[in-house]
Amino acid sequence: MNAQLNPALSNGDLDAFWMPFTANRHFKAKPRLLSRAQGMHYWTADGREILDGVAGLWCVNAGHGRREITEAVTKQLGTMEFAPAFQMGHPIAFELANRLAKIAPPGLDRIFFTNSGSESVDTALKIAIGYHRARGAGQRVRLIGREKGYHGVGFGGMSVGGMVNNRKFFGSSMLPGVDHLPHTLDIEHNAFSRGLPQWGAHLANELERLVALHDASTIAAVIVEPISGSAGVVLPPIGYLKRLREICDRHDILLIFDEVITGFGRIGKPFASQAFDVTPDLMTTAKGLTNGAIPMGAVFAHRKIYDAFMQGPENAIELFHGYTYSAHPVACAAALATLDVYTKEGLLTRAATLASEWENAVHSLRGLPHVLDVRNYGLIGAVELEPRAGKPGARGFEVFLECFERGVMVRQTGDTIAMSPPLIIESKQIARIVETLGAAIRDTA
Ligand code: PXG
Repeated sequence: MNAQLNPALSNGDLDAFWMPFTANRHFKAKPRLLSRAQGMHYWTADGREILDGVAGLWCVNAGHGRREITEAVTKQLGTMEFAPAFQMGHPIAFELANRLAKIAPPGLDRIFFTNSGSESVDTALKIAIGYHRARGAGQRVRLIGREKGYHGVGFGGMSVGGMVNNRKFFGSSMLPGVDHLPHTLDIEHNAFSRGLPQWGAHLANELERLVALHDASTIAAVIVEPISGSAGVVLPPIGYLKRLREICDRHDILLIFDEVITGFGRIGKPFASQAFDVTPDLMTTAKGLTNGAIPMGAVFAHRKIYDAFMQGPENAIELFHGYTYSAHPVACAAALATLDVYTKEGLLTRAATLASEWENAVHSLRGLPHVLDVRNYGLIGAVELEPRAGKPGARGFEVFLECFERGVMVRQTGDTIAMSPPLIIESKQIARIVETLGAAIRDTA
C-alpha cells in the first residue's frame, strides 16, 4: 500500500517517524503523503491535486510556494544563517519587531520572539507572573484558562488548556494553581448562528466567581483564544470578550489573547483583538507570522509590561527566558517577506471582504444528514456532526478521509470538521470546498 502511494518509500520506511497528533498505525497502513504545494493546492506523492481548505495547519495564510519568502530565506541563509540573540543582536530582528509593533493592537509594541505557538504561550505565562513580581505582587501566580482551550503542548499551555485528551494522559504533571473558565460552546442556544452567537456573554461572569474563590491577589492572568480553533471552532458570544476585559481590569489581572490561529488576517483584521475591539495585555502568535515557511512565534507585550521589567542595575538581565532560536535570522527574513506579501496583497483584511460569501457557503450545509451545527467567522468555518453511537470521532474521521479522497483537505477534531483556507482563496474554491464537504457528509451518512 505504501509503495503504491509513494514509490520512493517501502513499507518499513514509515516506522521511524513517530508522528505528532496522529493515529500512527492507521496512517502507516494507509498513508496520505503530500509532496508538493503551490498556491491553494497540495499534490500528493502519487500526483493527486488537493485543494487546501486549512492553510496547511492554519498557517499558510498567503498560500503555498510564495516566491518572495523563498528568496528572502535563501538570501538570509547565504548572508548569515545564525546569530545569537542573547547579549547580541542582528538588524533584521529589530526591523521585524518594529514592523510587528506597527500592526499590533494599541500599546502592544514590545515583541518577544519564540519558535512556535506553544513556546509563545509558555513565554506569555512566564512574563505575566514575572510582571506582577516586578511590581511587588509576587503572590500573583495563579493562571486561569478555559475549558476547550488549546494553548499548545508545553506544560504551561497544557495546564491552562482545556481539551481533555491533551491533559488526561499526563497525570497530575500540570502547573499548580490553575483554574478554568467554562467554555462558550452552547449548541442548544446558539446552533447555526451566523457569525458570533447572541447567547452567552454572561459566561464571562464566571471569572468573578473564580476571583471570589481564589482572591484577585493570587491571580496573575487569564488566557483565552478569542476564537478557539483546535477544539472545533468555538466563538465568543457577543460582548463576552469585552466583559472578560472589564473584570480583569477591575482586579488588576492580565488578559492574554492566544492569537496563534486568529492572528495575521484570519478574521479580517491583522488580529482578532482589533476585529473584536478588545485589547489584551499580552498576545501570543506563531503560524501565519512566517506563512508557515519557517517555524517562528512572537509574543506581543504591552509597553507597561516591558517597562515594569526595566528596573534594577542596567547590566542585569531583566527576563531570564529565551530560546537559542529566538529571533532566528532566517525566521526573521521569512517573517519580513511574509509581512510584505500580506501588505502588498491586502491579505490582513481580505477575510473581511470574503466573510459573508464564506458564511453563506458554509451555512448551505445546514440540513444535511447529521449536521448539528455550523459555525463561522472571518475565514473560519466549522460543521459539527452527530457522533456515531458509541463511537465518538468516527464520523468526523470518515468525513475528513472522504474529503481527502475527493481532493479537499479539511481538519477534523472529534466530530467537528474545521476549515480555514489560505486568505488568497477565490469564490470557485470556496464553492468547491463546501460542495466536497457536503458530498462527503452525504456519502458517509
Ligand atoms: N495556541 C493556539 C491557539 C493554537 O491553535 C498553539 C497555541 C500551539 O502552537 P504550536 O506552534 O506549538 O503547535 C496552537 C496550535 C488543529 C491544530 O487541528 C491547531 C494547532 C496546531 C495543530 C493543529 O486545529 N494550533
